[in-house]
Amino acid sequence: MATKVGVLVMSYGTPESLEQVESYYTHIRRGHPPTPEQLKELKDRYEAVVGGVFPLRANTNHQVATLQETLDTHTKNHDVEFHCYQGLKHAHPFIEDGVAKMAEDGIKDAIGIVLAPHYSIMSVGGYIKRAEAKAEEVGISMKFIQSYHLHPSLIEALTTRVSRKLDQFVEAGAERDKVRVLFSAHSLPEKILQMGDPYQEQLLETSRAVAEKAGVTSWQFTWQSAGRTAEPWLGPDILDTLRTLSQEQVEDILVAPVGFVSDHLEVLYDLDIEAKTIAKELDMRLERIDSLNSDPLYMETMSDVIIKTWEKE
Ligand code: FEC
Repeated sequence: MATKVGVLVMSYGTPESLEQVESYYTHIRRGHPPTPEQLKELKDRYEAVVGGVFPLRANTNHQVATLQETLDTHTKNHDVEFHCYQGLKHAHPFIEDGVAKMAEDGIKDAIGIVLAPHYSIMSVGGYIKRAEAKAEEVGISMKFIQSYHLHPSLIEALTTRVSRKLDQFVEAGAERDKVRVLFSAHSLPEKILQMGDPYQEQLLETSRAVAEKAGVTSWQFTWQSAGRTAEPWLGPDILDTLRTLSQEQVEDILVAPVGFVSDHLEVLYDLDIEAKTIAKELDMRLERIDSLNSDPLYMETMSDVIIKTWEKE
């Protein structure tokens, strides 16, 4: 009989309705409720994007279902059967709920993976810590995938997206080499640099690998979506980068948010609405590569690292 192995697929999580935004935001703020102004500002962002629909939930559901299918295809006739469970950082079903469900189903061994390719103690590290604690409590032995930012299938999926959009710039009359490619990711507090955190370096490694494969020479890395707190966050922020590039007479921008894998607020609002508005004011053309969502190459990436992690003693 095949061994049943749980796969805890962890993701940021999103509210299910505008009414849930307050409790979601309070959870992100570690139990401190937002001020009425902060709450209104966040609700306005969700409404601007989706009019009350939260795409991240449907996208995560679809990613988990597609990953399950991909794992099934690769493990047909194997002595192992993978069973995917969802665990969200800031919404239901929480990371702890996913681990508890595995235990209820009689799972004894599991692997944890996050729908984010780059490791930081403040992002992926946080997911792992919570899953580890719950797994210990319910007696599941878990292994974790910390990052997969240079997996060849991931790099191929991102490269195809960059090349496709650059072709569209050329069709619209731009010179390929004059389009500035901005690789981006969620900013984190600057203090991670003193902690020797690999996040920035891993993001640069992904950016370099994609730029090289797509034959892009005109590129740079920039941060986005920094939190609204008093401490310094990693910069430059994309909005400042756009202003600087405008002064350098750059007219065409392609944003590749390699730190994210799905369509959600940070992409659909921070890039598609906020950054695009600034670009328009500066008389620049700004486009974004399509999100990975359930791209088969992304599913292959995760399936491959999960199987290899399981096989590794
Ligand atoms: O579409 C959605 O409903 C959810 C979109 C969403 C994703 C996401 C991913 C990351 N975050 C990361 C770090 C931080 C840190 C803080 C923080 C705050 C917020 C707030 C919202 C929010 N994040 Fe997020 N993040 C998403 C949404 N994030 C909303 C609260 C309002 C605001 O500041 O904009 C600051 C709070 C704290 O200290 O915890 C830090 C990182 C990622 C990418 C990796 C991952 O997906 O886990 C890093 C998606």
